[in-house]
Amino acid sequence: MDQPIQLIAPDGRATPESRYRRDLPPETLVWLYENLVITRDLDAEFVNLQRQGELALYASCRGQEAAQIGAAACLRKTDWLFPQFRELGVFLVRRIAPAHVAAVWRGAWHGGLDFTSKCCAPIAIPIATHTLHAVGAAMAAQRLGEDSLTVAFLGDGATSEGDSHEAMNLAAVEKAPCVFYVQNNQWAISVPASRQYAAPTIAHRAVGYGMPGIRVDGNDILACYAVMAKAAERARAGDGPTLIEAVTYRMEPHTTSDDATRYRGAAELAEWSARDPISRYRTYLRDIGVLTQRVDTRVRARSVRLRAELRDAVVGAPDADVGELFDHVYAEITPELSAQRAQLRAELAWEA
Ligand SMILES: Cc1ncc(C[n+]2csc(CCOP(=O)(O)OP(=O)(O)O)c2C)c(N)n1
Repeated sequence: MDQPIQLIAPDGRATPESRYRRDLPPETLVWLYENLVITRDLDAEFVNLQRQGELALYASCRGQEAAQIGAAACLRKTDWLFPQFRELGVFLVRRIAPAHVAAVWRGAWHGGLDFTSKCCAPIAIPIATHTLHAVGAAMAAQRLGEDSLTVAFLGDGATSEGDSHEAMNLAAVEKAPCVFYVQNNQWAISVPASRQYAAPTIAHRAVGYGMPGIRVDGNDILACYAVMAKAAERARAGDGPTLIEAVTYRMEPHTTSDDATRYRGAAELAEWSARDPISRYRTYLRDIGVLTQRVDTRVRARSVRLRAELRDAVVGAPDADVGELFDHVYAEITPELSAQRAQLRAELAWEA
């Protein structure tokens, strides 16, 4: 369990691992590559937009693209996804418009609506609460006799929350079709993985819950795809949940509000840069003759277009009305909330 499943080594060469090998067609291999490149480029654009004051905050997924895209790509579009908040790669695979993701980080309340239309729950800032939602939705699918599953995307930090323990235990007891996909990106804000759990790995905990636990190289897109595909098959067959630990690294600070130089050094970043998920996959695809100059040019052109579209949608978009914060809490606003709304409006008017 300790050694992560790896199909492509950091130098881009195929490993001897045979249990999880899948023969994906070239179109799928290229589609995965396209998603990797576009996710990284749009991620950088989100950071820029935040720096330019267009977004309130942003949590970069740089370094975690393979973990996210590999896992999301092998699922059916009717399988419900329950993201934490860093899952841009998952959103893009689900064809959620980047502008809608931006609306969330800009603070527009309706930002989550486009997510649910794609069978993806809105992001969950209260850490690990969504893991229980994922189990509940999986139990609903089970009772309705559907062969769909749900996936809870969570971080290493989230695995220390009571909610995630309850979720995993309940899922195992109920044999719920739910996959717990932990992106162990080595940090929970400034708390290192070494201070997060005493078990040898996060995957080891699965034994205690009574479900299979698998460690996968989260920077190897094909391994993430294969491991999730196997867990999904198991869930669809009625055999219950799986805990997957994708070992990866958060290359950027926790969010745009964080300064990671205060708690981690350049050597660590350099070490993980050498395991970059995109460069290894590029090398692999080139070596097997799938990545041609033409494909690369097309992918780059699409990426440039999507970046421009994102900027056009976000820059100068109207600010959300703060009143909406209060409008949608209850069907009828309470006197207390009404007073708070009036107070906030008065303060904003005074500052204007
Ligand atoms: C219940 C709760 N406690 C604390 C926080 C503050 N907080 C936001 S992100 C975070 C760390 C999350 O770490 P992890 O689950 O590893 O995910 P990552 O940010 O690394 O993707 C914390 C403690 C929160 N949002 N919700």
